[in-house]
Amino acid sequence: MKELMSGNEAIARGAFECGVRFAAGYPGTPSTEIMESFAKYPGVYAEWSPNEKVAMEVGLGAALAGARAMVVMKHVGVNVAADPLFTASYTGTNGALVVITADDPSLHSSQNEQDNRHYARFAKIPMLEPSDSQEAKEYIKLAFQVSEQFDTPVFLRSTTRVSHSKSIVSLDEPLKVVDRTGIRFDAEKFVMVPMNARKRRVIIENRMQNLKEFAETFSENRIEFNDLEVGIITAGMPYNYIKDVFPNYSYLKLGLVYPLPEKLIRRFAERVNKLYVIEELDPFIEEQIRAFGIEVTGKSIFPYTNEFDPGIIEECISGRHSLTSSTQNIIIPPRPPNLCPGCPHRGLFYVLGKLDVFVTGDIGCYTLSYMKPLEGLHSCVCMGASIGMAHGMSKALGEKGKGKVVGVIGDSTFLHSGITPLLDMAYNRSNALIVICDNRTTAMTGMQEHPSTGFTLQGEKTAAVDLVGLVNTLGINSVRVVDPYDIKTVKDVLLEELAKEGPSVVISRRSCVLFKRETSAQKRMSLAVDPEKCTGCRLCLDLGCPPLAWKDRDNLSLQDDGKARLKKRKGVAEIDRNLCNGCGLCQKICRAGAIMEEI
Ligand SMILES: Cc1ncc(C[n+]2csc(CCOP(=O)(O)OP(=O)(O)O)c2C)c(N)n1
Repeated sequence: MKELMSGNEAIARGAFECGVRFAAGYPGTPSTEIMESFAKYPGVYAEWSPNEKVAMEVGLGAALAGARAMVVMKHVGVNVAADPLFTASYTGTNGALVVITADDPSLHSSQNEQDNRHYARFAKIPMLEPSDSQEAKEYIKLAFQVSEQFDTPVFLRSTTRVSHSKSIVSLDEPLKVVDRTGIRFDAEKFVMVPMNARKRRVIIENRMQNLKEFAETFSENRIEFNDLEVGIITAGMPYNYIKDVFPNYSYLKLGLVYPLPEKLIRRFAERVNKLYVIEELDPFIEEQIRAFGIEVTGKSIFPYTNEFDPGIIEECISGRHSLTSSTQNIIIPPRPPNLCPGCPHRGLFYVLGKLDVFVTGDIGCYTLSYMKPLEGLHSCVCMGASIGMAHGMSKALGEKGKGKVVGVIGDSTFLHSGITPLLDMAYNRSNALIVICDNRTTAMTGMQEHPSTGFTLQGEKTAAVDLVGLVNTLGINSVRVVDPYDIKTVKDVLLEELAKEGPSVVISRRSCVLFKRETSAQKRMSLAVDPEKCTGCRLCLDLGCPPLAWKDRDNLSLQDDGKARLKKRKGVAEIDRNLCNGCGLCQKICRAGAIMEEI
């Protein structure tokens, strides 16, 4: 059987085929669909954990109980999971533990472009990197084998292009699952106090030596001798790009990107005349090859940033501009992202943008409101940072900062990493105001469940944490809930809370307009502008709502033309009925009463 699969679907399939029945993760592009696909297989346990550190700990617990456990996250998620991960390298796995890091060269959907291959070296954990969907399916199986053979967590690194592009995959019969779980006590291995950890430290170094030997004969570290004039060492998606433009060169394609097979690389280098390393982002492989004392060309001609494509590689190697440089020459009009029509975040940020406050932002759909015309968010660093930053800023400003600092955070992000900094605010008597943008889902990554939605990843009903109660329990006494469609109340409540002494929280609550479970309840009539009543003041355009546009007087239809000219307006607002979902925000701010439901 063959199927067209994305890299993410193939990883899930490979895990299922090789008997994995346990997975934990936190959503994040480009990794999300791995968990969503895996969760659909029969007999598996798959959970969205509140964050990546928890997912890592859940996976480690399952592995220590003898299971084959998979932990899934995007590249920055590994920063969050790093604490347990580094020491999991010491404890080893008992069962098997594979950590999937989905990196994002070109920052298609991320706040940074970090190259997570460094984590493999840093945490002394082997890393495999597939270059297409078929390999993605096979490599996850190999990753579990390596984990079991060497008693170590193993990384599988994917990149956006591998995760999201589709190619043909041959399916295999899933292995018959043998339950190897059971409780095993082994304090010297599992209790990482200094005395035990010191011994494990030595074991890790021995393990790395053994893994280096393993790398020399590992079947996926593959040499393809051809034209010996040029030899290319590469891994992952760039392999496909180079093969496209230079099919006749010789290749050493690395399936295991850490640790490197020194002897194999040496053998390859000796046979070819000119040696290149072609890798996206950092010179991770190149620097190690140089440290082996081998002459190689890499980042002196290839870019450090962004994804490659066949055109870039051809240009760099030939040193001339390439006519085949595919994506480089296509000019695409810029289409900046925007909040959806009817997005509940819009009302809140419309108000915040007009207040004289600094808004420390966070990561989620609402981050888009930093742009014109809303301009209601003034910083964004990483998930959860908004609350700590608001607190720090407010403390540093002292009296000057009173009523001037607001932190905003989404519901999923609050539960991911906002609880501890809010506890800090209560504990250290902050003066900042925090707004939790509660749209009842993890919208930005595609509507995943989280601990306050009342549903699990596998669709079961479960406990839903009450955000008001949680915030109160952390020690915040002033908690208000507002509807962001009610702009006037939002403004009044924000001003009241900003005027108060001590920390406050406002929960801006309304479901995401795209949220499947609740969209039917939200169906509304689209709105229209009465050109006769519209004064052309443009106030409604300040919302930046996609259906709202400006129609110049010269472009008015004959019917509207006379009326517009009579009133000497430069034009009027109009609403695209195909986009409008009738949220009514524009109606609320229109002073002329010119916006009404379409008849
Ligand atoms: C450490 C980390 N993990 C995951 C992500 C991907 N990510 C960005 S924002 C976000 C959550 C957004 O949900 P929410 O806070 O509820 O805001 P919404 O998009 O619903 O407005 C996720 C999962 C990330 N950027 N960083």
